[in-house]
Amino acid sequence: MPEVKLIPLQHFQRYSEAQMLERARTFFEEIRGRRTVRDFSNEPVPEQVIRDCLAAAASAPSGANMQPWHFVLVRDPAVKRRIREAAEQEEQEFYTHRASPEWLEALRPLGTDANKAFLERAPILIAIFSQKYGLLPDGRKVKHYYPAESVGLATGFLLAALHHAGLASLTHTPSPMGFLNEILERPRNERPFLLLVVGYPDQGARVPDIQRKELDEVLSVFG
Ligand code: IYR
Repeated sequence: MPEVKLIPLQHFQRYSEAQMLERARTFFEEIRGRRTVRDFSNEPVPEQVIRDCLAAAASAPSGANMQPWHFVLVRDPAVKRRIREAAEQEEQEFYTHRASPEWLEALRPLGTDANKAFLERAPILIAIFSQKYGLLPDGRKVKHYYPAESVGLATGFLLAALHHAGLASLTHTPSPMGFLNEILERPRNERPFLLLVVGYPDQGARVPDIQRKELDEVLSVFG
């Protein structure tokens, strides 16, 4: 083992097998109920809840512990409007020119189109940026490792935390998303990873009638 300072493991909780079964099942039942929502209420959400969910996201593991992420919390209606306008412009191109017929066919069950009213109506947008490299105060670059995987992990933590706290979310990926750097004043080493829309579902919110694959379809076991 290389010389490195190690400290005792903290916070790991060992449970009885019965407790583990109960906890695993309870978590599954809760997380399986998460659905991507597109009909948002404009009701505000408690800021501290969002902050705690973001802190949970930022606790995710990452390549060489570089934590190659940055989150921008947007509540300002004027900024939300600019984001909506820019996103709708890209989406218009996507739905009329850029997307292949095969892609549009795959999206059909979701019923999505270029209208992104939720970007203004939902109380919160969270733009998630991935950093290819970090920047030290003196301007030197620090290489990051596995940024896409790392930011994906943090985003998964965030989606689970928001759902657990009682908030709905939508993982939105206008493409290309470069306009987010400009509007949100993020530096060149950061690439937009995902635009998360967060709030309460609108009254009577509806979602596409789609199913997840059964576990047996996505799992194979050796031994
Ligand atoms: N970005 C577009 C299209 C879109 C693409 C995928 I892949 C989706 O899972 C959903 C939508 C949009 O947001 O409408």
